[in-house]
Amino acid sequence: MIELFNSPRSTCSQKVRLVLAEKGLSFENRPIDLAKREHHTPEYLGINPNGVIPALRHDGFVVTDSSVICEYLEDVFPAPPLMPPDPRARAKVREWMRFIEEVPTSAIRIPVANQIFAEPLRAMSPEAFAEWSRNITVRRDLYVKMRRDGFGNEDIAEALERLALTISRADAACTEYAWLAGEDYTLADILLLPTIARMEDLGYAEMWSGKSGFVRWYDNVQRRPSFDIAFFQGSRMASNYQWSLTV
Ligand SMILES: N[C@@H](CCC(=O)N[C@@H](CS)C(=O)NCC(=O)O)C(=O)O
Repeated sequence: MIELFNSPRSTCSQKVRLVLAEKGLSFENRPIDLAKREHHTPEYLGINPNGVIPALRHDGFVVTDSSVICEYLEDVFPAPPLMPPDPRARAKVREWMRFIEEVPTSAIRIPVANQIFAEPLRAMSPEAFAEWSRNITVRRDLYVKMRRDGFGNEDIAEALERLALTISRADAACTEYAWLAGEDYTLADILLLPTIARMEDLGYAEMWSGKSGFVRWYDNVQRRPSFDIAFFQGSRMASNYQWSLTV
């Protein structure tokens, strides 16, 4: 049995849902409501001590971190493949995977945090914030900074620069090849997609206007049946999305 601890709008959860959909795997949905701090409960921290989603439990075996989960699913359920057979082609997919983690995945957190989380965090009393952040084991600095003074224009500009770099690299790759890492649709395409959908939801789609390789790629990934399964209704985040915390 596959259980997925996840939430509809979490981009990291969307990555795993895309892999499950591509492989036609059904799973038990274990919803974790971040606003209700369900990721900080002792029960969930017992599953993922990092206090973040997603986490996967497969016949009792727990795997955490979205990229690791995606690779685990590929290893255990190799058909249909989301990694090419040739070691060199696999290395190219993994280069993209590392880049995606380091550059766009970390960059998108900045505008998302500012637009959505900063205000409710600032509205909390210092005591409530201390209590709320007690079980944050990774990224505590992000929350502390957000509460103190949010992210300034410089931080936002720097994040947008990293996102723009991602788009131009992806555009160049997709102009040369059918997909991001070569001629096959792979984990690289899957791991980038939720960040791009989030950028679109936040109003940054201008960034790829006129970039025909990238536009074709975005169109093609959305045409795959896995897209509507992973991004079901209610899983996208409008730019005016209101987040409220349960303290
Ligand atoms: N490297 C982790 C990061 C997971 C992560 O940051 N998840 C977000 C949702 S997309 C989360 O749980 N955030 C809760 C929080 O920061 O308090 C992964 O890829 O699974």
